[in-house]
Amino acid sequence: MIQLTEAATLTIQEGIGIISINNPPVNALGFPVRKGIADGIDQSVKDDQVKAIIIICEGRTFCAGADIKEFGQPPKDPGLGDVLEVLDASPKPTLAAIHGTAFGGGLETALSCHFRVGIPSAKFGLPEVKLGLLPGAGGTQRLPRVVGIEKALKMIAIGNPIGAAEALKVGLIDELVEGDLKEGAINFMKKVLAENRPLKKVSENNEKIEADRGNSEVFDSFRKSIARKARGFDAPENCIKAVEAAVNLPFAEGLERERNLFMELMQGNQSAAQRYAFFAERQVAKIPDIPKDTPQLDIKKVGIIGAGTMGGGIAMNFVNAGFQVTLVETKQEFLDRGLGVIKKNYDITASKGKMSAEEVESRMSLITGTLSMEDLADVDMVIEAVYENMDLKKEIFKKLDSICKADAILATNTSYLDVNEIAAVTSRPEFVLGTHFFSPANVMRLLEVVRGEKTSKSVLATTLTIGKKIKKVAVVVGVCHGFAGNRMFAQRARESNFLVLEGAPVEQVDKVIYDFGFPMGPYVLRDLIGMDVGWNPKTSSSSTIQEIMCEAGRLGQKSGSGFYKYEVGNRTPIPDPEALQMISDFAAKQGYDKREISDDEIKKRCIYSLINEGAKILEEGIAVRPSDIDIIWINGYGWPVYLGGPMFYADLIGLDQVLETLKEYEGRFGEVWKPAALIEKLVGEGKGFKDLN
Ligand code: T1G
Repeated sequence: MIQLTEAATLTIQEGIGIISINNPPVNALGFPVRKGIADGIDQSVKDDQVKAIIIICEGRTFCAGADIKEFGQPPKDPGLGDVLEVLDASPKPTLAAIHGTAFGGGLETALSCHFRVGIPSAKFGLPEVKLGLLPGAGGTQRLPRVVGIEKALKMIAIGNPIGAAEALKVGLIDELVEGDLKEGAINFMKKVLAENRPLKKVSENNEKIEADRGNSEVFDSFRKSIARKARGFDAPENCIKAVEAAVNLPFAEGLERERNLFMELMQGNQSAAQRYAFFAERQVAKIPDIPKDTPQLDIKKVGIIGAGTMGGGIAMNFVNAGFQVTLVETKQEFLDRGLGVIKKNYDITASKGKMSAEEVESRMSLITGTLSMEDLADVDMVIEAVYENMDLKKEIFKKLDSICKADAILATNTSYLDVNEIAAVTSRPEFVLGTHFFSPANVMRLLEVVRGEKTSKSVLATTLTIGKKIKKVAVVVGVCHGFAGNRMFAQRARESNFLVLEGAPVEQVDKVIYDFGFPMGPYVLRDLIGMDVGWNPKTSSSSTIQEIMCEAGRLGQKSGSGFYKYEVGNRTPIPDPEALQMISDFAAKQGYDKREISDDEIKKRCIYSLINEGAKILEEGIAVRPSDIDIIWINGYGWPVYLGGPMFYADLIGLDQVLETLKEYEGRFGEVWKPAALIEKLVGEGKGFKDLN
């Protein structure tokens, strides 16, 4: 065995040169890997004993891409493009033997081989677009030549991976290897040699693209198909252009075009933001005082109290991850309705071909409905998801304390209330914490894990692990009204409310927030959620915009009018002069003088209010680091990932600029705009939020 570099070896076995990569955790194509592959190819080509070459990886996966940690640093030769040029030019047959996730540069390496084989669980993808980039080592030029234009456009401009069976079907791999991958790869290459198979050099194969040379239709219709999801992002369009170059230009020129389009993205702010978010999402699991080896509890059976919208969605998360769920309701009709909604959701998934009927049945069979909390005696974790009433929650937690196992975790899904107060009614506060899911709970990735004063490290660590198992981004937050996300959301709501009272039409505020990159503005959102959420008809006294709207029966989409009006069966918001008049009259009664408000002021008041509150949340230790707050806003509130999150964005603008505006607003609008001490401190030290991550 030859040690090529610290991350790569070359062994000759039965006349086959096997380059083996070992660069934990994901065999990223850092310098030692790149150099190892280049040297391995070079030595194998020169060695007459070697008749064929295999590239394989140790550990959990084939190369999962370039080493993102290297980005932004001075490049170290050989670059991946150079390595793949050497690979592409090999006169001897080359094969990539794939397990795990051949992503990004990893798949580009495999595409530069003549052949590819994979095990059934392997995945294949070019997710660079999710980092605000595009495959920069020939992926946009080679993939269309192997799988065709339409499949390549989806894989490159949307960035989702495909499985091994599909990869075989579309010709991305030549064979599925059951059993030992290395053995299967060697046997495959022995067949190639014995049959003297022609070498399939991807860069010279134009079969699947030449028919569409000069055809812009396929690209324009794809652009339209992703327009909504790609809104505001730079990378998808550059991905499409790079694939167009593959179709319309000779390979070498296409590579050049790919390189230019890649550098455009690499030098932009969006990619920096999306790469920041990639690492920030992985940072959230690292809690300073919770060592990685903190003992954890074994969670197999989960109890959920409440089969309403939240309880049902939460149940689906656990069932999807294979947990047994006991779902508790107070009345049979509520339980039946809750189970019916879950079943309907799965049936819809099945009707889209994303799940078999058997799979639906097996998931439903994991749920046991009951009207008795006594049936929670054997569960390992309970999540209470009843409505936001502290007395009711306390009553439930008292009962759970007497029913459940002594070491069962008792979690509340409250979105605002004091978790410590709930824990205090039990004899086991160290087993109590909050698990704040976001609606719809089976869709939204964010999970705020609310750490109580007495929550034990083991319970917290266990809950973070469970969060990952149910495919959530679990972020630890402390106890305060609204924790982190909703506490910040309330500040934006405050400002958007004042803005319309001061004269800004709701559609202007909504357009500014939509154009900033959010999926929708605050007023369209309110109409969607329902104006009457949190409204009490018994005490309503026309003292807020919400009250006058609800008193007038304007409940939003569900009643056909709210801040906007809606045609029957259509959810498109239509500006409604009646609503504007109601707000204007109400504002006049409240003594507001109507004025023109600029889009810039609307944007700053809605966004800087978030930044200022985020800083206070950090000062109070409610969030561990600024990037956790960014992950909360990206995954829970639709903050555009290409702007990195409110704290990243503040650094992008310049924290000194933000501070200046906060001070101006404090003078104009009062104490509520007093700059957080942390912002004053960081600006004084010439630092940014990034220095706290
Ligand atoms: N570079 C550096 N570190 C990486 C990495 C990468 N590409 N991928 C993962 N890590 C780290 C990650 O930060 C974490 O570190 C650990 O590995 C485990 O990751 C030229 C330009 C492979 C599916 O976008 O999708 O190739 O926190 O927690 O859930 O065209 O990681 O333990 O210190 O995510 O099992 C393209 C990104 C790069 C793939 C594994 N490739 N990675 O998921 O583990 S750009 C990607 C993933 C590129 C070329 C272009 C996932 C995974 P730590 P993890 P996982």
